[in-house]
Order: sequence, then C-alpha cells, then structure tokens
Amino acid sequence: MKKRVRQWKEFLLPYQQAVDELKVKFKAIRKEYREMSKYSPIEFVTGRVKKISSIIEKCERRNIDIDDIQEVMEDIAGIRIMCQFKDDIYNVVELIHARNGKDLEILYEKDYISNPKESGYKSYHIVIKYSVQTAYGEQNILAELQIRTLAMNFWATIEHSLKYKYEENIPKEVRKKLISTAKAVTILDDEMCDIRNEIINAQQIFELKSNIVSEITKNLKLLEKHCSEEKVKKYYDEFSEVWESEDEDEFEGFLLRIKSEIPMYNVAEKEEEE
Ligand code: 0O2
Ligand code: 0O2
Repeated sequence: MKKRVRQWKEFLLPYQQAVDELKVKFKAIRKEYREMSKYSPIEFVTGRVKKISSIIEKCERRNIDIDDIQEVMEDIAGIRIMCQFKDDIYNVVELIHARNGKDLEILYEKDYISNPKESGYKSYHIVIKYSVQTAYGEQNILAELQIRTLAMNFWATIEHSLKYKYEENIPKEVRKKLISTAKAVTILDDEMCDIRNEIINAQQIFELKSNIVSEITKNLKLLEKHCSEEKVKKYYDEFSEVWESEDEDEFEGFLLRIKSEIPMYNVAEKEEEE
C-alpha cells in the first residue's frame, strides 16, 4: 500500500529519534575519553534516516512489501562510527557488545572486514533493536550501526557517489580501479596499525601540550589583575622562552609559578592544608 508524504513523515519520526539518541550516546563515549585525556577509539559519528526514495527503491529491488518495512528493513535508521585504526573497530564492537540487553539489543552482525564484499567494501555492521519512547508509547526500531576506519569510509563514500553517478552500472575500468584502491586501503590500514602506538603517543603529547598552553594563557590573563604591569610583562617574555623550549616540564613549572602569584589558588591551597 502506498503511503502519503504526511504518513511517511509520521512513520519516520521515531527513526529520527533513534538516530538522534544513538548519535548522542556514541558521541558521549568519545567525549568521555577525551575529557580523561585518553585516546578515543571513536573518531567521529554520523547518522541519517534513509531517504523515502531510497526506502521505496530498496523495497522494489528486494521485493519487500511497503507495509512490512518496519519489521524487515534494518537500515532505515543508520549510524556510522568512524575510527582511526582497524583495531579500534573491534574495541568499539566490544563497547557495543557490553551494552547488549541494556539500552540496545543486538540482532546480528556482519563482518565485512574479515569478509569484504565483492565490490571491495569493508565495514563492520551491527543490526540492533533500539527502543524509543514516543508520544504514542514505546516503539522498537531496527537500526544499522556501521563501524569503519577513516580510510574505509573514504573509499565507501567515493564508491557510493560513483554508484549514484552511474546508476549502479559502474564501468568495468572504474570498477577495476575501485578494487585496486580497496586493496590500497587495506594496506594503508594495516601499516597505520603497525605504527599505531607512535601516532597515538604523538597525538596525546600534542593534546597535553595544547591543554597546558590554554591553561597558561588563561592564567596570564588573570595575572594582569594581581601583578604590576612590569611583572606581567616579565612573565609574558618568559612564556616566549618556555614556548621555544617545547619542554613539557618547563611548561608545567611555568604554570605553577604564575599560579603562585594568583591569590585564588593560594587560598584554596591553604584551606586544603588546614
Ligand atoms: P565535532 O566537534 O566537529 O566533532 P550532526 O547532526 O552534525 O551531529 P550528521 O549530520 O549526522 O551529524 O553528520 P555530519 O554533519 O556529516 O558530521 C557529524 C560530525 O562528524 C561533525 O562533528 C563533523 O565535524 C564530523 N565529521 C564529518 N566528516 C568528518 C571527517 O571526514 N573527519 C572528521 N574528523 N570528522 C568529520 P560534530 O560531532 O558536530 O562535532
Ligand atoms: P545508503 O543509505 O545509501 O547507505 P543491500 O542494501 O541490499 O546492498 P543489505 O544486505 O541490506 O545490503 O545490507 P548490508 O550489506 O549490510 O548493506 C547495507 C548498507 O551497507 C548500504 O546501505 C551501504 O551503506 C553499505 N554498503 C553495503 N555494500 C556496500 C558497497 O559495496 N559499497 C558502499 N559504498 N556501501 C555499501 P544502502 O542501502 O546502500 O543505503
């Protein structure tokens, strides 16, 4: 049976809610890691509700009755989780497994990383049942979580737009190139995994440094309220030297020294001692 536009809109509302909620939940994991200055296996998260035209096209292609889509079509609500490294994918999968039976129910999984599709497509898919509370009560939504590396995502995005451009009939030559670039993606991901620790260390050092620099600049501003102009200038000059040194201990020592000039910190310390 055909649905009118208004019926479609109403039908898709709980799917949008599921996508919004799941996006918040996965972004929160990333935020938590970052707040703790830890490496996050989640780089970024996107989500979408399938377009009405794509739902209808898939029904025709798969011979699905439009009235059955709620029970049969698993990717009307779709969440994509991007990771930097291949190993991160399996860490994210573990995080999702740990939530099985809590705020989501895993129905099944497809590992297109161990078993890539013929096209060269790689990604880890988890189909879940997710319950949303709507104005009409609880509703169970099927949703597809796709977990992939940045490189896999790059490949899939390009391949998807080519499919769209050529209306599924990608020329043989282009298809061949896609297969060889898919192999290059595998090599890139494997080699990046090999130097993973080096990269993560460098990223963490960079993050620590930028946190401490923003702390220093915030406190230099505070200092202007408590010290003479001359003293503040001396600290600014010293900061230029510390900056040149690129030494983390120097940064920390400098921060402690300017904090010792600010009464707010000293009062807090005295109270702690007492
Ligand atoms: P932040 O702080 O920039 O990470 P949205 O409604 O914006 O939450 P949507 O519409 O599903 O999400 O997807 P969108 O807008 O394509 O991207 C969602 C998040 O992923 C945004 O960040 C983008 O900045 C981020 N993003 C998209 N593409 C890339 C990419 O290629 N690399 C990286 N690193 N990030 C990307 P946030 O969550 O709004 O905030
Ligand atoms: P969208 O919204 O455009 O991404 P099917 O849909 O019949 O191909 P199935 O069995 O329903 O496949 O589910 P499967 O294999 O888990 O794939 C569903 C989704 O995975 C697709 O959604 C794509 O997002 C992604 N995908 C699967 N194979 C490929 C591929 O070869 N290339 C790219 N770029 N993506 C792929 P849709 O339906 O394309 O919708």
